[in-house]
Amino acid sequence: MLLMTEIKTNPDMLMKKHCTEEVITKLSGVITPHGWTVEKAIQSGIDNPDSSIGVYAGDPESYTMLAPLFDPVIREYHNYDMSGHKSDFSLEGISTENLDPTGAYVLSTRIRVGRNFAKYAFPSAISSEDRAKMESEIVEALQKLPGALAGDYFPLDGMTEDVRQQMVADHFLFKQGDRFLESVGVNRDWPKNRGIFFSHDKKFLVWVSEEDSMRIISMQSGADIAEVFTRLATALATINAHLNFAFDDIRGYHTTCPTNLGTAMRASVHIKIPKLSASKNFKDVCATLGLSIRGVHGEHSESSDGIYDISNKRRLGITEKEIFQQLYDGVKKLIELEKSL
Ligand code: ADP
Ligand code: DAR
Repeated sequence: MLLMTEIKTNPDMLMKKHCTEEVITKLSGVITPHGWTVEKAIQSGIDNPDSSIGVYAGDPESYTMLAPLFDPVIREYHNYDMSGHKSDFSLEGISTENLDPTGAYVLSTRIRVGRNFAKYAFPSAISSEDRAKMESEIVEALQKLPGALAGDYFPLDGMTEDVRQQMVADHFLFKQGDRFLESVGVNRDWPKNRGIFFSHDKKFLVWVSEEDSMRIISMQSGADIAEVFTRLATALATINAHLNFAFDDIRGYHTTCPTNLGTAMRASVHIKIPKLSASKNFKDVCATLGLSIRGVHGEHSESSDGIYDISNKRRLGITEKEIFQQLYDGVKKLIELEKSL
């Protein structure tokens, strides 16, 4: 547990930059249908001065009713002009063959999207009653998944600690929200009505009521990014027929954190690049390729043995197809560079 004295203030926190006195005055008294306010939206950044963003939404209406706070954060983080977001899951006309069939570099591939409901608050603001109703609706919809996507739901409430710890260690299951999410209320009533669904082949997963109401995940060992992508697209086609997600033509799919808006997609590989990652220009190379670097246990974790979680940075104002292309081209380049060193 970090002591407050150990937490360094981030002078570039977007909330600090954009939550001006004028914005506070303009939004004073504004309350969304699920009770979200500007004060609640910025609480995480106040409690955690090392935040990079520092703001979270409480419901779909937060993004319009509190737009004077959210829009400038969205414009800057996503480098986006609010001109419109389109979704496209087709892989027509682009290269999709496996870049590393022998598995010399890419250990595993994971592609996830976040989804929240048009009718419910996000995990930051949802009531315990609605969280229970939402869990039932999600489980009912997941039972309609066909073929290889079929699987079972495992509630966290009542799950033995050793099973839970093993699932987290296997990069399967989520942990209780970090201090940033704690501040914004995501951990209320933990672990009630949280859980994980996974297909019998363990390549398709759904997290229920983590940072978003659903994290819909396709993952497998190796570098067949197209197979992982197609599995996710197929699952979403079924799920979308039964559940109505929060979406608008400017911000795309609505998420608790504005960094995930748009596609809400993070497409990642665990890639072993010990030589490239040790070079001084590793971060610049990834930045130029539009790629983010995380550790092997995800956000705020460390790498090990030269293995990194490499994924797309952009999620909004870009299509799912373009994200696939960006990761595909990025992985190809990283492997070429590692081979050249
Ligand atoms: P999210 O991707 O949902 O934003 P995290 O970055 O915290 O959340 O990652 C969640 C979990 O998924 C972590 O255990 C992380 O190690 C795992 N993970 C992410 N990418 C991959 C991957 N390509 N292969 C295997 N596990 C992965
Ligand atoms: N740590 C928070 C959120 C950053 C984005 N990551 C999410 N949403 N998991 C911050 O503002 O730094």
